[in-house]
Amino acid sequence: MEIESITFYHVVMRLRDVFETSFGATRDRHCVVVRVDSTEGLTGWGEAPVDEGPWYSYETVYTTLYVYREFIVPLLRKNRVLEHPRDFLEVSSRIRGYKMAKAGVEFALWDLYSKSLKQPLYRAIGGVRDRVESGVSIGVIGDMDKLLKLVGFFLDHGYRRIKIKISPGWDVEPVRAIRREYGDIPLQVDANAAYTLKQVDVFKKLDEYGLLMIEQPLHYEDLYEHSILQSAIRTPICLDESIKSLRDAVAGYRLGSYRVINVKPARIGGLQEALLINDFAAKHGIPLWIGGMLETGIGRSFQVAAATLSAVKYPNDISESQRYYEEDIVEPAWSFAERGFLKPLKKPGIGVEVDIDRLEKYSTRKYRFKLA
Ligand code: OSB
Ligand code: MG
Repeated sequence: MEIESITFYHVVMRLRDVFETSFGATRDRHCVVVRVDSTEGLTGWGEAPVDEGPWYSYETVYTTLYVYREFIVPLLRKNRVLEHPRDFLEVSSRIRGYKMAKAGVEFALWDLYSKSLKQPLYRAIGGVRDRVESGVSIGVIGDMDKLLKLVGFFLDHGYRRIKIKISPGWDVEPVRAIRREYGDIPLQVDANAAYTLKQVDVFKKLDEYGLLMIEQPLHYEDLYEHSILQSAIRTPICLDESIKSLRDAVAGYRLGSYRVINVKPARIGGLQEALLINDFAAKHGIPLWIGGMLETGIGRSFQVAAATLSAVKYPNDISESQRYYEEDIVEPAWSFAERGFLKPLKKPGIGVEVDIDRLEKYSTRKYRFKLA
């Protein structure tokens, strides 16, 4: 593949509803869409799911655009010809961190690469299934009636697992209420790092409700304290924020910090690192699932492909496009192929087409760099 040009779009899309987590509320969802054009006339798409501010991660739209302009574009200028998407990791290895920025470009290269092979992306990465399970993530709602109605709505719609966001003061009660109303449904919680070990009692109480897992209860950079908490409760701990690489996955496994990993390919620098974690997980019997960051249809394509990997054993945070957006920027928008399941398309690459008019409509700015 020889890259001719690379284009970055700062995209802002209004969510159908505010999405609230323990780190804040999102109304307008920001990201950077990446377009790579090859000299052979193919186009690859990627998405860096970076937020407006450094809340989930330190990366933001502006740090991403800065890293692209100052460091990644100059490196790509010198290394325009890449045999495989993994070569980009080598090319960008001097840049520490900025995994989401790197992933945006890596994704576009995977799309381009699989299109050049005329293979669907999920085949190009070695996926082992052709449909993936959809779970749904519900924000911190704060109103019990509203929460119960939403859970019922998503169950009726076919979602195969419910995840609710928790935060101190909104944890045991909503779980109790959901169990009372809906019985033994597949249910899990996500704290987004809102607790400390001093609050172990909350987790001991949650331990009584047969949750599939408790996601990222403690500090986003911690592995050690999670190992202490995991030894104090039966419910599996699932790490999200704390796993930024295969290295973290290995260290956390040795420490006993988790029993499940939420793999967000964007958080770990792209699909190549996801493949490495998948191999490690398969070898050690660690169950994985694919997480989300409110992706547009572009980012959602990479989640769907990743969810076909062999070690994925739980429903994923990959909902239909319409759960978050009235209108997606891809055609077709992501929707259930069978009740509760999404299917990767059989066309080359991500399989969906980017609607350029809609992309432009939601873009507040665009930067194009010609490399060849
Ligand atoms: O922690 O999994 C998370 C959304 C934004 C940031 C972090 C998270 C989430 C979600 C939503 O839980 C998952 C989705 O995209 O549906
Ligand atoms: Mg999470």
